Amino acid sequence: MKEGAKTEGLSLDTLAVHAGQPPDPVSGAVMMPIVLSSTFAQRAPGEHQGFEYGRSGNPTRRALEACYAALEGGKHGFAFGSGLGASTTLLSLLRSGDHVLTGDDVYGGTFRLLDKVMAPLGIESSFTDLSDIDVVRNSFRPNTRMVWFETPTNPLLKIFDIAKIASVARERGAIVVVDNTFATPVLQNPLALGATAVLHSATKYLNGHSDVIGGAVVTSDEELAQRLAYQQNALGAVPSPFDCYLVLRGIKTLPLRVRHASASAGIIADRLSRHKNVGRVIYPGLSSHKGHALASQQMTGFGAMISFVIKGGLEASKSFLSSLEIFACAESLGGVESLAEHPAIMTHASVPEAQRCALGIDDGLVRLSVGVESVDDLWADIERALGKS
Ligand code: P1T
Repeated sequence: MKEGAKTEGLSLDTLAVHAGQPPDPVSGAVMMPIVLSSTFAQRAPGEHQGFEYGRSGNPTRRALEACYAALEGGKHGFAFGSGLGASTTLLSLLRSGDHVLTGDDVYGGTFRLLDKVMAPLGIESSFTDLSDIDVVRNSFRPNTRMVWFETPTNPLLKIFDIAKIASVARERGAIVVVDNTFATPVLQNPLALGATAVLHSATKYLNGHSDVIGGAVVTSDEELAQRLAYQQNALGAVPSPFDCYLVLRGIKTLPLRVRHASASAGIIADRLSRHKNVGRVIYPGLSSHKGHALASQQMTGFGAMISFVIKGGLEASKSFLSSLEIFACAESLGGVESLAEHPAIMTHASVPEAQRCALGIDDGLVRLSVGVESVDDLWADIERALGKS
C-alpha cells in the first residue's frame, strides 16, 4: 500500500497486512526493514529526521505502533517489551492515593502487579465482578481514576459490558482500560464501545507464533497519548526492533488465525460439554454461558479460549494435561499451536488460594488455547487424554 494512502474504511484484513508499512522509500522493500541502529545521526544538534535514540523511537517500532493503532481504530499506538511492560507504563500515570476499579478475574501477573507492586506505592485496587452494572456503579470511590478489566477474562472467560462500564466511568471522570488480549481487534473493538485505552499482551494473538514477548496500548485520547509517550520513553519498557518486525509479520495473518481458531474452539467446546468426564465448560459461544447474549452483541466471534472442569479434581486434570500429545502443556496462549494449562498451578498461582477458590479457579479447571491445527486432530487428542483422566 502506497505511503500516505487512505486507510479509513479499509477492512481489518487489509489493515493487518498493510497498516503502517508502506514500501521502504530508499529500497522499495515491501517488507518492513529491521532497523537495528540504537542511535540516529543528526545534521546538527537537535536537527534529526524523526529519530534520535532507539529507546525514544525506532522506524520498525514506529511501523508496528501505527499498525496497532489502525487495528484497534485508535489514533495512537504504543509498543512495549511485554504485556506487563504496557500495564506498568499505563499504571505509572497514577499517583499515590488513586484507586483502580479492577475486574475480579484477571491474568495472575496483572493481579500481582496491582497487588504486590502498585499497592505498596499507594495505588490501591479493588477486584470486583463487573457483570452487574449496579455493582460497578456502587464500586466507584471518590479516588477512582481508572477502571481496568479484561473481557473475556483470564481464565474464567467472563464477559463484561464495555459500553455500559465506559459510560459510568465517563460520568465519574475515570479512564477505562480494556485488556483486549483474548478477543483481539478481530472480534472486539473496545475503543468504539467507549474505552479510553486498549491494552494487549502482544505475546499472544497479535504476534501469534509464540516467539515474542510484547505489549501494546492504543488510545485516541490526546492527553493520555502524550503522557504515555513520555512514560514509554522515561520508563523504557520498549521492544527490540527485531521483535517489532516479528509482531508485524505475525499480525498479517491475525484475522485468518483468529477466525479459524475460534471456529475450532466452538466445535471443541460443544463436544466437551457432552463428554462424560467433563463438568462445567466455560466458553462464551455456548448458550449455557452467562455472558453469551452480551458476547453475541459485543463481539463478532467467541474466541479460541476454553476453560473447563475435569471430573476428578487435581489428579484427573494433571493426568489429562500430561496425556495430551498435540496440545503442549504450557503457559501462554494465542499462538498457532494449541496449548493447555492448569491455571491454579501455572498462570494464576500468584492469586491467593482463597480468592482463586471463590472465583472458581479450582483444581479441576483446565484452560485451552485452541490453535490452527485440524480440529479433528485436536479433538482426538483431547478425547484420548480425557479417557486417561
Ligand atoms: O506475558 P505478558 O506479555 O507480559 O502479558 C501479560 C498478560 C496481560 N494480559 C493478559 C490477558 C494476559 O493473558 C497476559 C499474559 N498471560 C499469560 C502468560 C497466560 O498464560 O495467561
